[in-house]
Amino acid sequence: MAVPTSVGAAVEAASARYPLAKGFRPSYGTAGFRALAELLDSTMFRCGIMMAARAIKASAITGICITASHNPAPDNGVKLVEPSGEMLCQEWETYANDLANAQTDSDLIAQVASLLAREGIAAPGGGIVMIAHDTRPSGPHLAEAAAAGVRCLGVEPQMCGLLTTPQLHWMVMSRNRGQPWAEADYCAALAGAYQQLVAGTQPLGQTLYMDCANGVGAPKMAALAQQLAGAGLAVDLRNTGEGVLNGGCGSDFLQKDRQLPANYADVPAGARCCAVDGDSDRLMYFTPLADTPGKALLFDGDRIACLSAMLLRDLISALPPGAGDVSVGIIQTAYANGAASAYIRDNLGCAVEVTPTGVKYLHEAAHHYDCGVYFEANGHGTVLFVKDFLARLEQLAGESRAAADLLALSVVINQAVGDALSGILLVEAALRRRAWGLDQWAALYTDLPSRQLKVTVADRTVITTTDAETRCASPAGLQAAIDAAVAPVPRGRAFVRPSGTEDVVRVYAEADSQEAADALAGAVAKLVHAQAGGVGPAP
Ligand code: G16
Repeated sequence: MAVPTSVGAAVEAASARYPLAKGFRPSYGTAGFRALAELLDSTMFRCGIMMAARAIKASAITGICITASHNPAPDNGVKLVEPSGEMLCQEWETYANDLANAQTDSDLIAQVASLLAREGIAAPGGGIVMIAHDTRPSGPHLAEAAAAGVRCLGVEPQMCGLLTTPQLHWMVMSRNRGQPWAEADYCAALAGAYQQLVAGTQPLGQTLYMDCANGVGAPKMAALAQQLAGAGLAVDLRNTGEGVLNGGCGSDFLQKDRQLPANYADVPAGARCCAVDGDSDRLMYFTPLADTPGKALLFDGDRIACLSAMLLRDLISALPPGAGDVSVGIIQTAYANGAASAYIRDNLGCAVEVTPTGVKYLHEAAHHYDCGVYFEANGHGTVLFVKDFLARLEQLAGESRAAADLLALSVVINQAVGDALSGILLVEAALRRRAWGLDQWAALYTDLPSRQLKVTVADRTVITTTDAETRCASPAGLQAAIDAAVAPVPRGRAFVRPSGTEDVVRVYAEADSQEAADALAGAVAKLVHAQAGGVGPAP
């Protein structure tokens, strides 16, 4: 397979500046590539080539976001945006891996030729790839590497600078739909729809204390909040960049440690607080606990899913008969708390589907419903509306406030990907419409105590899973041992899976008491360490 001479020459000329680090074997994981930033020049360059090919193939705009999200500041990574604004389609992940792992310039050119031939792409060709980055110091340099890759295929890189990951997804989606797509349009669209959703209701009356994880969410929420000035939503931004990105703060820290983030010592118990992660695509609500200083009560993705489903149910039940039947489904992963899944099934009467971890899987499943609500327990998620349902709502919006509100909801909540900033508006609107405080939200159900641990092993790929990651297929015997550990534990459940964003195996356990959940997680972690090649001392 021959690559067009100009493309081959461009790849060869540019790739010398972005060599593959010795011994580095990048692997497209749960949400793209992640590694120490200094390893990633070649990966970004090659992702640039690929997303240019994707843009030519679709005759549309694609996107690249340079971010390692919740991971530590020295890491970086890349999330790739389809023309629809969604995450890269799974069929192209193989190309991403093949390109990223080409060992020499000639291998790389051969991989590019193979991709172009298999997809019937005529390069060089026109198009645009929008490139953004988070606040990591390595972001601008890696964005340049991606841009150099884009140019090799004759496609124009558009440097968008600092954006949240979901903002870039939203901009690509809107631009390809021919709608206003600038950052200011994002703020205006979300703020306008929020105002529609809360019209006629009383403000919640307390400040929302937002932990920005020292990341890009801080300036972006500040810009959005300006548009919300008249809407009765007062936000006090904390961890806005003065400290370490995701260091002792942010949604992942809260979820794993259940401790108050840095700079919350003055926030009163019971106050409404939320936290996002480094690229603002995860959202966690929380409040300082009165009886255990320094600890937080969490309102995680499961609870946000319940609140979203309740808002949908309220609005759908108020639609006029012409709206027809509306299917609502809730998509979760194995990390969903057993109490949340039971509440959704038994009290909300919604279908519950479970997929493997990774928004790409949940997002796909959510498309099966008129309204698909998906949230991972870690706070990643959104609510998707199918086109046909939106068209029905458009017809009814003139005569039905519920239809107009559902349309507004579909604008408030990012239709491209999970978005913490738009999630905040969803939660605030849902609470405000019910005149609810955190107490009522907490009272929906009581979480089963749970614990998550990490185990380091020599090669995490020795662990494979089935049944949406709830069962371990290899190494042989590990699942039987986990079953034996779970069996005597009242309301016990546990699973293990290799992370797709960190070099660890994750362990999850829940039980009827915190002590039992902790003990079960510890016992399962020991099994993983012993049977899957644990590194260092046993947990
Ligand atoms: C990414 C994915 C999420 C996933 C998380 C953890 O989040 O987008 O869907 O839940 O990684 O994945 P794993 O357990 O495989 O490490 P983020 O916020 O890091 O982009």
